[in-house]
Amino acid sequence: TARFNPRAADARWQKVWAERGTFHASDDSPKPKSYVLEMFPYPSGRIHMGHVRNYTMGDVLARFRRMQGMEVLHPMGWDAFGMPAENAAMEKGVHPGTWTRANIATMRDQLKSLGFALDWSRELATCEPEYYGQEQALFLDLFEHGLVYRKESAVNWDPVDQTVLANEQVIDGRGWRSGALVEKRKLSQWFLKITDFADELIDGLQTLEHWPEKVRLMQENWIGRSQGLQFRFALSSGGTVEVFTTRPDTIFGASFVAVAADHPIAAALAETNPAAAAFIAECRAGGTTAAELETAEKKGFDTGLTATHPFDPEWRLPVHIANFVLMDYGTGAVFGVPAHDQRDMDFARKYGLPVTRVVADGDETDPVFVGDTAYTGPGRLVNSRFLDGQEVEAAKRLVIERAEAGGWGQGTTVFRLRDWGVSRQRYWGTPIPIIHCDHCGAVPVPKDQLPVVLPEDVSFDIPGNPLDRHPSWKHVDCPKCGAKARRETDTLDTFVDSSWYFIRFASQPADRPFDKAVAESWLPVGQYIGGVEHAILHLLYARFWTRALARIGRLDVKEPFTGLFTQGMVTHETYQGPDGKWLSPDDIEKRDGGFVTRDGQPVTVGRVEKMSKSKKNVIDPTGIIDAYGADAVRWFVVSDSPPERDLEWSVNGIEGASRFVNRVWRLVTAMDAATGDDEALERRRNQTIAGVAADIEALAFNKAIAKLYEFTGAVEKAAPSAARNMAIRTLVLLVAPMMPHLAEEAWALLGEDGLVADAAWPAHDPALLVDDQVTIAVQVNGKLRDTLTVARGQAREAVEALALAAPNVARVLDGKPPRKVIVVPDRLVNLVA
Ligand code: ANZ
Ligand code: ZN
Repeated sequence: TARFNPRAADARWQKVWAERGTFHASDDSPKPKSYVLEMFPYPSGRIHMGHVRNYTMGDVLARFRRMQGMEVLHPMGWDAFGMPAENAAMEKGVHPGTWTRANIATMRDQLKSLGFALDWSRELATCEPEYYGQEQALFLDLFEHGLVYRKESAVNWDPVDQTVLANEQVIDGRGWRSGALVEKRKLSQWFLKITDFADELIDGLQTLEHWPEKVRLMQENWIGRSQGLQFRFALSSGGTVEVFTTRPDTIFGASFVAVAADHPIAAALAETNPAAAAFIAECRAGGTTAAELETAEKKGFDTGLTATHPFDPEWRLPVHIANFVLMDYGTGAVFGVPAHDQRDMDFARKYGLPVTRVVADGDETDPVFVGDTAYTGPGRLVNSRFLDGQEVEAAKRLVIERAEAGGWGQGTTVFRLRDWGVSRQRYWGTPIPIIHCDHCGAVPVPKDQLPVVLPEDVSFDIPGNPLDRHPSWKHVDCPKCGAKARRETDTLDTFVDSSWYFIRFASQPADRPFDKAVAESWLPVGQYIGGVEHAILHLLYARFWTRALARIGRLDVKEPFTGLFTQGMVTHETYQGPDGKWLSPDDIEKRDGGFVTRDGQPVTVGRVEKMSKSKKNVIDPTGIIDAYGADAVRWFVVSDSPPERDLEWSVNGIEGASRFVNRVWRLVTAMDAATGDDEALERRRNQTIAGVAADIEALAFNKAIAKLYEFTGAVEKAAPSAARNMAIRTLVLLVAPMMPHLAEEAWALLGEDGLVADAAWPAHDPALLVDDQVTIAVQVNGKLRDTLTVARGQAREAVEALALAAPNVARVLDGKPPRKVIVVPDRLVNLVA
């Protein structure tokens, strides 16, 4: 028979699946339900290899679950709002909608050419009013329940993208997308009350056993729950200053009090003291993030005020304004303990403040602290009056008790997590459904007037928000009093769009965001697969959104994703020409064992790195699919390395995959009627069924594939028999999740009814999983002399007889009977001569 023709097979079966609606998930199926989801793509232009690997992993699992008899929901859609579309509009003069929809069309075709088992009937794009209109409805629900509010706040302003960024979007002081240095600005912004859920979001992590430990840890640190004490110092001015500490045990090591530059005490001082005002201005010019304040040089300004130590009315501490104290964490004021906090140490050394040890570092109890490294470890309290001799944790409790008893402080919990600012001054996003009226304030758009649709006629010739300068769009009447009013021109952060799309996939009625019962029948997503770059932002926002909907009674689901898998990246060698410019793999060719450019210039081979446009080390999936077929590509991307690790793309790898597709095909086509058993092969077949199932279940695709290689080798070597034919049929079923086109083609050739996509995963006989033969070591006086291969569970006497008869043993014993025989069943015979 002919070679396998992937082009023809791919097209044939993709058409059949589409026509029959094979992968449409039925809401009211009696089968157990399974929801498999990969993070939906941003329609940037074309599919890249990272997408191919990500979606193949999900697809293998989805197809496997179908074969296990489950009703599988495996949907696909588009995270379609966002800046790149506006950049394209600015650079190429094409409307963001046109650009986005064209990209979606291209990428949809590319995904379809890979034969993914997706329910395309549920496809959605967040940029369409059918989707974002329902998002507006949800936003208003949260608004009605007090989970949305507006406040004036200092924001991270990206001067290049001309927009506000969430803290999460500022990396090392720069915009995550533009890379521009971020500035501070005061603006009125919409916020979602994620902080109301801080405790739940941390505690919920405990239930997510099927999430990577590192992701749970990252979320926990991001939410940052700290237990401590909040208390007031009396000030020399007659007022008080409230501080927050996680180390109340160190109270006798305090040597100063410090307030944030934006603290009211600082502001009051600035009114009369120009030097203080100048210092505050200097602090404001710096970055806004905690990380930046951590690394910046510690600077302070002595206010001249003093604070009275809570345990000693005679003890006065100077009060400084300090650049390392944040206004929006704790109370915006701290007491400094230089010996046990590095920031305080740096500050104290700079301004000559006392450094007193209060926690003994092993034997070190001397109050005079030498060195510039704060001690933050455990130990017993010293130089601390009534706390002396206590362990740190006990001392913390004692101080909190005293503060609460004395009425000057309170044990509290604070979080690093801030409310989620969702206003973006952009066009290509979900319009915030609010109308501003001079008389009524912020008025929600009545639900029957949703969706608030983006106007089509906008211009991108100047930076800023096109919605704001649109001639008519924002001018509307107040829904409450009818007076002239203005639409909100900010749009929602695109992370809002991706915070609930998995719910809309599960249920998408035309007249509401989702049907509660239907959504609940699919949710939570049993297996979510995506990049670890979303470990904090997207995954935290989606968890919050789900909990917020639960709280307002719209959905009875607490955690949206019970299983999470973060896959590795696809990498490739990098190449540079003689001028140092990056070269694409298409620009070079192999010559005499090395690489040269097409016109013969020498090429330097660089490191293996994540495929990226900037380094040009990208392989376009479409060319590869055309050349080798979808199955070879799918096989290769999950075969070579563990899925959580990076995969290096290589020509050898894809060619090896393509050869394997043909090996399976040859076995099927060369099969003819044969009879007879093959017990070893039958055992092997059962073991492979069980092993591959367990590996796919654990997402260890590379291990499953290794087993399939071995099994294929065994089938190739076996003599024709009925058992061998059975093994070939089984092989087709086992490779089906990875190479579905070949599997369908083979299934049809084998004369099976129906599609392999609808076939059941083969059953195995647990009795055949263990090998029935064991190898027994035979020792004489403790020395290995021979080995026996016998049936498992063989009787002692029989094993003993075989051991005595073994040639090497007989020679050593030299005809004398052994003095003693020890038999360890299935393992060992020791003869004492
Ligand atoms: C006294 C002390 C002594 C502190 C010591 C630490 C070590 P986490 O764990 O991150 O919550 N702090 C409190 N509010 C602050 C603010 N707005 N800006 C900057 N720093 C602030 O850190 C809590 C600790 O960070 C608090 O405990 C406080 O310093 C400081 F040996 O109080 B500590
Ligand atoms: Zn009004």
